[in-house]
Amino acid sequence: MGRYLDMINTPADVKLLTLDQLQTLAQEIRDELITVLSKTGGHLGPNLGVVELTIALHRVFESPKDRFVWDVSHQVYVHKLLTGRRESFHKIRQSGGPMGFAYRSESPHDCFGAGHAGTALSAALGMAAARDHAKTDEHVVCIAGDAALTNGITYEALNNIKNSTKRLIVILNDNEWSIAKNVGAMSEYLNRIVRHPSYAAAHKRMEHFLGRFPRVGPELAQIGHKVEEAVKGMIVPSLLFEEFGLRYIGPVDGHNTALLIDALQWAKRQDVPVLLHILTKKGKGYEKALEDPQTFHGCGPFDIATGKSPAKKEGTPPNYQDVFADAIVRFCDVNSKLVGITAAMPSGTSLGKLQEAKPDRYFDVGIAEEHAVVFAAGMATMGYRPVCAIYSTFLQRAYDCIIHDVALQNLDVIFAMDRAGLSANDGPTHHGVFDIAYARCVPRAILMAPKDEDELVDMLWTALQHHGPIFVRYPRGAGEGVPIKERPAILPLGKAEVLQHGTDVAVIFYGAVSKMAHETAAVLQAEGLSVALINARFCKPIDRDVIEKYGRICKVLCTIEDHVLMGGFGSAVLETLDDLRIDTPVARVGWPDNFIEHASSNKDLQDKYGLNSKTAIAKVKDLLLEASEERVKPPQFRVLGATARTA
Ligand SMILES: Cc1ncc(C[n+]2csc(CCOP(=O)(O)OP(=O)(O)O)c2C)c(N)n1
Repeated sequence: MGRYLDMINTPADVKLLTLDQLQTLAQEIRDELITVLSKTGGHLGPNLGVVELTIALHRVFESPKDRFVWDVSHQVYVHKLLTGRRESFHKIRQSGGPMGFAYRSESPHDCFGAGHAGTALSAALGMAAARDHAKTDEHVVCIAGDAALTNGITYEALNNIKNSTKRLIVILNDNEWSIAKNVGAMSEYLNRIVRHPSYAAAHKRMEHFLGRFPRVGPELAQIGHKVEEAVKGMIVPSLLFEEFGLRYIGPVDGHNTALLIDALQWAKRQDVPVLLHILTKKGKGYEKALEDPQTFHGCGPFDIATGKSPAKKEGTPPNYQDVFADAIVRFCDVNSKLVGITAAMPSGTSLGKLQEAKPDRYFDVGIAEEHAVVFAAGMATMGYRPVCAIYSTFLQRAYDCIIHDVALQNLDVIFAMDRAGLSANDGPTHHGVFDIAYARCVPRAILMAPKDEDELVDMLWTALQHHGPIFVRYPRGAGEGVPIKERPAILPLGKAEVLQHGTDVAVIFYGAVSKMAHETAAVLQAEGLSVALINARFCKPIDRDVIEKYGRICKVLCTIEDHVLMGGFGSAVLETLDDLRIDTPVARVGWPDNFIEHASSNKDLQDKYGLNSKTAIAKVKDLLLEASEERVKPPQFRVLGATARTA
């Protein structure tokens, strides 16, 4: 017999299955998730944890009329499988395949896109308020993990529920994990509810009650009111959520499909906002993921039998994250005030190494980037030297805190901007391509980007000697394979490194795009041009002397960066040239003014959008040609009142 999963083309098909068949469907979905993600990688643990929940949601509600708003939305794979994306699912997070998050333009069933945590409750509340205003009757269901309750936006929304709507369903998917173990008082509060003696008793009553009835949908529906009574009996008081205007039910076993269906049906009938607290296991159904929820939160391809990822190729350089964390651990020995702060990303940033080596120097503040930055500012006022290790994309959240709390007060905070550049599999929510633009305009900010992992260590060491806000951006993944010096260097602020002199073209690169810049220079040189190669190191202060020198000597400058062109390093070079009244043309290579989609690899996107040496060479040649044509043109006379500049 074929799979039930293959019969599900729309959520309506889920409604045709009996409870037993739904349980078989759950198993088939788990098998599909494990098989596909063992090849593509992805958010395996979170999705294995919401299989029954997603089935129950589609069984009870009418998507897309009813709206499911997923927090972060990394757990929407099951939803994708049930909403017409089964056939392309084997390409999830790959070029041309479905995105790993909810994405409005991908399906009408994805009513709100996300990738950053903490937005679901606000968005759902907005939808509920709009529905009330428009006097329509759809249900709005927010599905948020326990770690969403470490996020500020979620609290802002909680505070606003009573004033915004009379009807909203919030599902709190409590698996006790963020990516790492969840942290903070709210997580302890949820644990207390779960440990409450009345929970076990209520749970037993419910199981016993449901056990007396056959497990088939229509029959369950006939006994609806009795079930409702039983569900109410499950309620363990939670004063906190009640104070926020949410009728609380739970905790409910989030892997018991029958119970979930009943609880959702109950929630659907309420005329007040409700919070359904469900307990799930991250990784449910795959032993290796249950054993190691952190690794399988978001994993690369793996072997199903062993759970292991393919071994790294011999000689693969250490990744930037590990080099960063090792340096911080090392520097802690010589600077007693140095501390590391993460916003729930100890594994992603590798700051977990600091937690292991020096737990008293390590702070995980939850998914709370704004708080992380202001917390760092507070520590800095006490003479501490906080390093905020935050992904470039997540630091966007804390923009005002950077300006208002750190820079304005000139506090000594080091920003380690991880994942600068592309995060191909994740896509537009995770690409770190805006940070130069948003940080460069902040007065007092120093901006640096290393060409390799050794220079990253130099930059961190340099940052430690500096007073005031200082940012270092570096990409995800393996370094360039250079040895790391025993003693890091202190780099002169605002000084570029001229790697080779040249008089026709100057290739100036910012950050870990050094290979591309070297290739560009080599090809141009092979064609007989004299090419300067410059590692910018700093975007702010930018090296005016070097730009002036090469702007005057060379016919064309070429800038290369892993950032959007608008407001990026190339723009900074153009501004500098303009300030100096030099009109040497600049071939700028970077990302266009678009949201860049997800893909199988960064290389796929670089090829598609032309962020490579080929583009750099072509742009340089075009400008050289224009410059030579310019020279043979008759002289232009200056018009009075116009702002034309002489060469
Ligand atoms: C603003 C922001 N910071 C950090 C992250 C990285 N991140 C992705 S999922 C996640 C944990 C989510 O935990 P939870 O909400 O409990 O869902 P679960 O994965 O446990 O189902 C984190 C920290 C993010 N997506 N957004």
